[in-house]
Amino acid sequence: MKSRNLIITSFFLVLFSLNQASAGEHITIHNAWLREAPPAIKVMAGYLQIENTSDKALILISAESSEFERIEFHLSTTKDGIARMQQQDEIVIAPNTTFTFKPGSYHLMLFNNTVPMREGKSTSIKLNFDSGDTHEFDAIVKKSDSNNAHQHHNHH
Ligand SMILES: [Cu+2]
Repeated sequence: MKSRNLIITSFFLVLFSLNQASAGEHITIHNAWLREAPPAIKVMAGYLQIENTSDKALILISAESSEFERIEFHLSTTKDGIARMQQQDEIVIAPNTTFTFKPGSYHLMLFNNTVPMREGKSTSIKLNFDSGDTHEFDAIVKKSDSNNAHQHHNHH
């Protein structure tokens, strides 16, 4: 009985790791960075592009980092000249498209860093998808987006 349980457990572990591996192949992260905040401010904005190279939509449901208390998805909008941020429950990345988090639009909002986040520091962020798949990447802290030239390709 004991060995049978072990076999079953191993089977699911193998399934789980295959699943993890295949998900990772379908996601490529580009230009991930966090905007450095003034020392007294415990909230940072994060930007990146998520490329979905699969023929299925990816539904991003949460993000986490061991160096932040929590991470939310926000959308900045301007209505009647007033800038607002709305929290988004999920981010849908259509098949074979790249979803862009960028200043003035969708962004990550990272709350209460547990270590200093000055320019040049990098932090690991984990994305959780509704399929159960995860994807981890590193984002670097910068004062501004030095890769600005690429943004011109992303207007709607
Ligand atoms: Cu925000």
